[in-house]
Amino acid sequence: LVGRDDERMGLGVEALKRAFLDRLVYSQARFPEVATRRDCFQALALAVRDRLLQRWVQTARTYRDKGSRTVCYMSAEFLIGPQLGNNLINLGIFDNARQAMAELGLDLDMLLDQEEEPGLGNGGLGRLAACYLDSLATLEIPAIGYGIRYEFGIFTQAIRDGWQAELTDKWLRSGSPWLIHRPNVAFDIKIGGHTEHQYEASASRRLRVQWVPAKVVRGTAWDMPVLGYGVNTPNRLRLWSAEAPEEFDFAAFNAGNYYQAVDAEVLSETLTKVLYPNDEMEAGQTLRLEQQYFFVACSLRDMIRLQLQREADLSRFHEKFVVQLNDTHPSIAVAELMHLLVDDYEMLWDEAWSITQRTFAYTNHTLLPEALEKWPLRLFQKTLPRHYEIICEINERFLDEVRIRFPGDEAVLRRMSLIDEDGARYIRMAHLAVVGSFAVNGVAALHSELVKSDILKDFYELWPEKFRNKTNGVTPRRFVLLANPTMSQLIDETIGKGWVTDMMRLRELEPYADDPAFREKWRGIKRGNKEHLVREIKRVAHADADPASMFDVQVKRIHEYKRQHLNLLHVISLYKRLKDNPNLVVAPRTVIFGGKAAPGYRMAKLMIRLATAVADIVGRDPAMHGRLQVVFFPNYNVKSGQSIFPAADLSEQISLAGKEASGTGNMKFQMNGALTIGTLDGANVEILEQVGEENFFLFGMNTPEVKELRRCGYRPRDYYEANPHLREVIDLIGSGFFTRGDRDVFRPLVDHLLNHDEYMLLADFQSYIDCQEKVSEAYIDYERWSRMSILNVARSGFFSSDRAIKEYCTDIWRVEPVRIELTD
Ligand code: 26R
Repeated sequence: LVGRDDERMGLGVEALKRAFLDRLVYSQARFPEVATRRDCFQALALAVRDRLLQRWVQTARTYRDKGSRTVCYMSAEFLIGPQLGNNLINLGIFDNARQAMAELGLDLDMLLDQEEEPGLGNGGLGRLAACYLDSLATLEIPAIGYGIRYEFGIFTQAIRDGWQAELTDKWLRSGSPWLIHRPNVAFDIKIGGHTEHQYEASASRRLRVQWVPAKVVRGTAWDMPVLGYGVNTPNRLRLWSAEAPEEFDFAAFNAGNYYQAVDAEVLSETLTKVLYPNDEMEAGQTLRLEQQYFFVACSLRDMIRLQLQREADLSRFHEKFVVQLNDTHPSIAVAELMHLLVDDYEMLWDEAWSITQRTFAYTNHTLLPEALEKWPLRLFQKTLPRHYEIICEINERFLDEVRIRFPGDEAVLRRMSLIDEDGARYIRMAHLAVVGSFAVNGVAALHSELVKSDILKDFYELWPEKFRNKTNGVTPRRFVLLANPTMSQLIDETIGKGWVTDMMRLRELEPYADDPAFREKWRGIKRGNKEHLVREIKRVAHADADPASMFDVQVKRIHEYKRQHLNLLHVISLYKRLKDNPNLVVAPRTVIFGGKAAPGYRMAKLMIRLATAVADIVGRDPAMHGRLQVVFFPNYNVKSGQSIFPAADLSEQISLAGKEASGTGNMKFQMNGALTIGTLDGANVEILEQVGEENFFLFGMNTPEVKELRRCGYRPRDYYEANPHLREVIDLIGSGFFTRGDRDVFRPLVDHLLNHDEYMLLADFQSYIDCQEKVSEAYIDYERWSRMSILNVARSGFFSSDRAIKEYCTDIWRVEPVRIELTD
């Protein structure tokens, strides 16, 4: 297979042309003269897919023959982004494909642009899962990603009259060339109903539990190949889709009622219809619990099926599989594996529990109490009656252990119980995940410390050996090679190739920070990337941005704790100062915002409205021309991120200390040469440590200071009253200045800041303004800025997801690479 240059496998320009034309005819049924852009995209994507599948089959065979230990990354979200460009990069044929298309009169960028983005995630957590799949494949680790094939991904954001509007994301409208349906990989999953307990008639008199469901939903597998960079390993991303079970009930259930049967069919399919766009827990959402259970139940059955193909029983299940739980969303897997082992495979409880505890590891991604999953007991019991019983049993046994460790301490029992009994009763999914796992990790050094000292303190005291840190990372293939080809080429020319899989080698760039000619080239590249973003801004936001200005960027989900409104307070402060003093010497800035607000999150939507209102007023003011501009970039997603990160000068990472678990955008900015203005929060702490404080703009309170201020009783109004400039800025928002005299629009926001200010914007305000002034000074000294920018990239290697995945492999998963050879 290796050297073949035919239309299924060849990687050369001629083979790619032939493959494309072949696919155009035999898959799209088009001849070139009438093919649409969409047809051409499909044809190229399918040609690329052929190259993946050949490697895939080989990989699957190798894993089976070797019986390799496999990592199963379970996640309700995989925010994978567009696949074509990334697959071309990882196959090493990006340039060949460009040439092949050009020779056929087609522009590769236009074709890449045709791809609908699979937005199967909300933000950080889902994108992290996608970066980890890239690294797992690149490092040749046998792995499966298990998730949900949502028919509608995260909503498309439009801006109407300055407000966010949500449009459904029909990403599967014309199908996806990357998804391969496997209707024969199917499982029937029970939901609801009740359980029946009976002693067996046989001599053993074992207690048997029967779960009689209210409904059954069939899950079928859709596979996406995930190719590693420069290797022959495509791993499997297996997404489950819900359907009605075969011949649903025409006879048995509601005899003869055709319409009711069709209704049931439609209802089954709603299970995987839509991704929940919230990053806060809302307790009443039965469908969300059903989604979680559904995909976990399918995935575990799939793993068990594979294990029983290899071995006679399940006693060594945990030796062949390790399951990483991406937050608590899949943590019902702990109870489900117990259910399968005990009820279906008739294993004794203790053996089943030992296997379960040696199978799972849990990653926590948030410290915010409102994002910790808990399910109302009643709802849970109604949806998963058998799992409720199993969780009660796990809890009884667990609390016995706690009693031995902390004799007579009733309070600790109440705090650690899997069931929250204070007031309305809930199941605490994080507790289930910790009890059922052999390892628990946070996603940045600070975050992992706070996991131990705050949210899971009691568990840390009970089982200190379970707790680890795994600082997040991002893939440099998508976010550097693909997104920033010009910078990548300069790095190739300077330190040679190979850095993209060995990012610590970027350190070799450090000496060039002192080379004026290199800095000049560096600035030219950034300028080119900014010009590209300027065109995008024109296209989607209908605004003219000045590429000579500093691109000051904050893109991420809109959330009060991330403090986009603190950024806006700075913008308004700068606006005011420029109005009062037209001769003020400051760096010209374009402040760019992007991000989605959860549809039900009023304050976040108001923050977007404030951004668009300020953008509007500043944009209309001729005095601001060439000095200050604000842009709200609509529908920030993976694809637009790839244009935004390479064009950024300044990365805004300004969450209140102790609130952002890690952040990963911060790393993507750094890898593309943006400097960070940030608090000591999440992975910012480690970015600062890597780049040195002279190359980072640090401001604000640290976590202990935040805690102390809160303990003493934080009064935001005191800051407002003591700081005349802050008062001016807040009053301007309240005055209706940005809303044509309407004083009502931002009243909730202003009131909230003055009276509550949970995220302490007012306490950090002055420090932030002062720090932004330093940023401005540094930017004007463009030799100094370039130096800092180069050093930021040179010291970004630690944040490669390859480093993170290697740590997971040695410290948690205990898995080894498996080399895939391509042979006939
Ligand atoms: C419970 C449910 C409604 C829900 C809560 C929270 C659904 C989704 C979320 C999103 C959270 C877990 C998330 O994305 N967290 C982010 O994870 C990133 C990857 O680790 C971190 O970088 C980031 O700091 C964190 O906010």
